[in-house]
Amino acid sequence: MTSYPSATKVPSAVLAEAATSNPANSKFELIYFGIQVRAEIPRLILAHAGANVKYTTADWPAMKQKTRYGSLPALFETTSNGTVLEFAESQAIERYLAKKFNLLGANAWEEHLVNEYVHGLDCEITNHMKVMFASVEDRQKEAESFSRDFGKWIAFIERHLAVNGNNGHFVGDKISWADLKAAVLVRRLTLVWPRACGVEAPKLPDALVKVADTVKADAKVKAWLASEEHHKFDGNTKGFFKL
Ligand SMILES: N[C@@H](CCC(=O)N[C@@H](CS)C(=O)NCC(=O)O)C(=O)O
Repeated sequence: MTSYPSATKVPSAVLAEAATSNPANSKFELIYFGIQVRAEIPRLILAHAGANVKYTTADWPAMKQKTRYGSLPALFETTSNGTVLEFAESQAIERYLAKKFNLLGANAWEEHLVNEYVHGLDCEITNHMKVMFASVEDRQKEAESFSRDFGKWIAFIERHLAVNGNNGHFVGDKISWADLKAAVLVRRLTLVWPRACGVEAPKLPDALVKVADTVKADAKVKAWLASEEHHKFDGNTKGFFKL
């Protein structure tokens, strides 16, 4: 039986201070189901950052009413002075972590570009999820529709990656939130695709694969991807989608 942590109830100014504290001194707990889906990117951000994190598999639906919106993931951060912050909504969790761990580019313009790419990548991830969540009978139609739209979007992305020098990054020359999200999209389109429905996974441009390879070459990400915990989440995900 796992327990749902309690956020510290203190005035907003105290929470604001905790939220801007050094994440190297914080302990994180991410609560989700034993699969990837909406926790994959938060987990990847935490791994890349080398955060002190515990992954808890939810006791569901027992925990449902305790969460902020009746759904998961939920992130908890306990700062060095013991303040416990609670975060909900996967996108907001990712953005908070990206900000905390400096994954939003080097300046306001780069931050905007990271956000632009993240929103586009997120759309593709959501569309891919529609394919995966479709009934087995509907998967072929959904997969064909995904591939058509993906093909149009990726042609624009190729241009933008070329402007950044096809250097394995969406923005500048460092790993950003956009690169991590792209690595997850690439993983899903290569490993989580319903081949049995008769539609080949869309072909990925070299420049996008290079971004994913750059992320995978990061020492902390490499260790995370090789970990037993990651393999367990991956295996459960393939089982969940009957791949
Ligand atoms: N907009 C929310 C959606 C969260 C959501 O739908 N989570 C699902 C799992 S992916 C969930 O908690 N399902 C269990 C339930 O609704 O009882 C987010 O992005 O975090």
